[in-house]
Amino acid sequence: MTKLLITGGAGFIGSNFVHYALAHPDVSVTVLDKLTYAGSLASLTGLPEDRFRFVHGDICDSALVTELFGEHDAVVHYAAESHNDNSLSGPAPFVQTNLIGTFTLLEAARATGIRYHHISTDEVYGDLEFDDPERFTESTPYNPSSPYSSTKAGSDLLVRAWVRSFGVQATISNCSNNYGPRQHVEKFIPRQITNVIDGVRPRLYGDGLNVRDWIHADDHSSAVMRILEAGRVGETYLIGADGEKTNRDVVEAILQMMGQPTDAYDLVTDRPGHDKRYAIDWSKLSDELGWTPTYQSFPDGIADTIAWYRDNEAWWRPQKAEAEAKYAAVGQ
Ligand code: NAD
Ligand code: TDX
Repeated sequence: MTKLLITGGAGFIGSNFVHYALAHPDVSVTVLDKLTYAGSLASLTGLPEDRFRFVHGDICDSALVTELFGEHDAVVHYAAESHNDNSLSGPAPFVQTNLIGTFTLLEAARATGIRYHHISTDEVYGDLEFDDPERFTESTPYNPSSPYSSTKAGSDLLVRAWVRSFGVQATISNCSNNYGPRQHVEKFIPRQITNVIDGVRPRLYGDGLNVRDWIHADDHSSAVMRILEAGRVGETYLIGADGEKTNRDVVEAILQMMGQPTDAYDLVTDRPGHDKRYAIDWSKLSDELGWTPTYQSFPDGIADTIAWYRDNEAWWRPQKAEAEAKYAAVGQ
């Protein structure tokens, strides 16, 4: 039995990985999660009771983290403050969880020798011009824009230093924008789907032409599992699925699939410092570890995601009013 500790396993991508990992009968999972506004126990239902345990706690709690590390074979670190807009209105929890939390985990990894996989984002590389033929690679210089992405960048650099200075058995992955079921309604795609369900017009920041490189969360999970199985310690792997789309393209697809006119959206105040474009070159992961994404069709993935939000209103409804109130306060 491989015993995995998953931090942030009650969040969007962490819970996806928990479901994915537990589909392997020889894996057991412990989730460590603080249950912030973004964590939901409702994302962790239907799991095998004999192989799953939930621990309510903070990754900044050194004693708890060190004890848990001693009981597991590997840790996958998803826990984070994850939303750029929140990091602009209140950066303090981003510094605490993303930097101090990662530091706390790395010290526990150093003390116990556990295998550690660090989940990060392509936003650490800053942004690309719209017409730049290049995509991000593992050697692109770090150049983060927001409090969120700068704390993620700082946490990646801590991991690299703990590998080199202390021999921590770590790998890092930097993934592009995820979509799929169980994503908090503050994020772009679920916000627009649930707005349309509520009869509210989608909101695009600025001119709506910023580009994101979308990957289904299931593909992110399979890539992380592959890195855990076969990744080389000390290495960074970029994860993506060739999913570049303008935000306008995405909203038009959602409107069309939900039976609305494709121009039934509003342009609203832009995000300060809004990154223009992200694009991932994931050839190292495919060449070295033989990984490829399975969700080849973005429209199919979006259709599945719309169906999930239609069928699971009880999951997202409690989040919706508070998320929209935060946006209303800044004219978005
Ligand atoms: P999320 O906000 O949905 O979930 C974060 C989870 O972490 C929540 O369950 C929350 O309760 C928990 N958490 C927060 N602070 C904690 C603390 N101090 N101690 C313990 N638990 C805590 O985030 P997500 O979108 O699932 O992102 C997960 C990870 O993936 C993050 O590290 C993020 O940077 C990274 N990532 C996200 C994306 C994306 O598109 N969402 C893309 C690339 C990388
Ligand atoms: O209502 C909106 N309208 C809009 O135009 C919202 C919420 C967003 N946007 C735009 C901003 C971005 O260009 O849509 C794009 C996606 O926005 P977010 O969902 O906030 O994602 P982003 O800022 O790109 O960051 C996401 O991907 C990288 C995750 O939230 C991060 O955790 C991850 O690291």
